Amino acid sequence: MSKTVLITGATSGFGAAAARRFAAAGWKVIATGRRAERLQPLVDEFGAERVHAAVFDIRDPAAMEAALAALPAAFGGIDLLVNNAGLAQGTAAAQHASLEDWRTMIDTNVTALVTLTHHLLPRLIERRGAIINISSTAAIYPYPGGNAYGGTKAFVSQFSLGLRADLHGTGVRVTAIEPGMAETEFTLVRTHGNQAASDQLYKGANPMTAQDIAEQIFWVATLPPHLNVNRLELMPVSQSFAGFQVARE
Ligand code: NDP
Ligand code: 8X3
Repeated sequence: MSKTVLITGATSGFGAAAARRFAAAGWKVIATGRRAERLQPLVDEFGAERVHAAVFDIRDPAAMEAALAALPAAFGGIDLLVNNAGLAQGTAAAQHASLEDWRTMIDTNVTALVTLTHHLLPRLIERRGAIINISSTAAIYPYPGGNAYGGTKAFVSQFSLGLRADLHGTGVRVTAIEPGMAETEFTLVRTHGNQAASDQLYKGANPMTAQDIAEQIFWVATLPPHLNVNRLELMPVSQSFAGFQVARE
């Protein structure tokens, strides 16, 4: 019998590539996001028995509950939750950053993620399922302008480890995937729609692709059930670390 995965943020980037990867491998996929027109082609390509589109704003708890309640029976038994929907907003230093941007990141990357996880934990435990949380290298390595975004991703990584501890003995696996630079709509969103800035960031950098990350998600999900990857950190070869900064008098 085929397994079912719920992937948040399946309208773009990692989530869209992962939805395709799982559907192509025969999984049933619940694909979520706000942009219905981006989900419909997935349903058209793989069929309504393979892909179910659930359109809602993940920050809206009532809409989330309604979407879960409206799942067709064939998609009700969820084996894998991929908490992928998320965003960065802004690159300004904390003292110049927009509080609204900070709140949007926290509402999306943290509050929505824990809300959906809380809703689905009973089903995941019942099926000895798995959770894959998309964190970031920003969870581990701070950088100027990363402030609240890095904070949300540090939460995601630590929450993942905490879930591991609490789910001990249930058979439920939990992984935090921590990617570095990957070209998706991430920078377009972060810059509030500046395509030139996005192109400039990725130009010549040979960044990771959405497909690269989808392959890692699929790999983690299909490991033998006695194996748990706790954290998986990935970067393009072109990206590495820089030193501490020193402010001189
Ligand atoms: P994209 O911008 O391409 O995709 C983001 C996805 O999140 C979209 O499908 C979007 O759907 C969804 N989303 C955002 N806000 C909401 C919301 N309020 N309600 C529902 N869905 C929402 O970016 P990526 O694929 O790169 O990002 C995916 C994840 O990976 C994010 O958590 C990001 O932080 C993380 N990440 C990205 C890296 C990168 O370099 N690209 C590196 C490390 C981590 P829609 O707008 O249609 O609602
Ligand atoms: C995205 C990676 O380095 O832009 O999470 O913060 S980075």
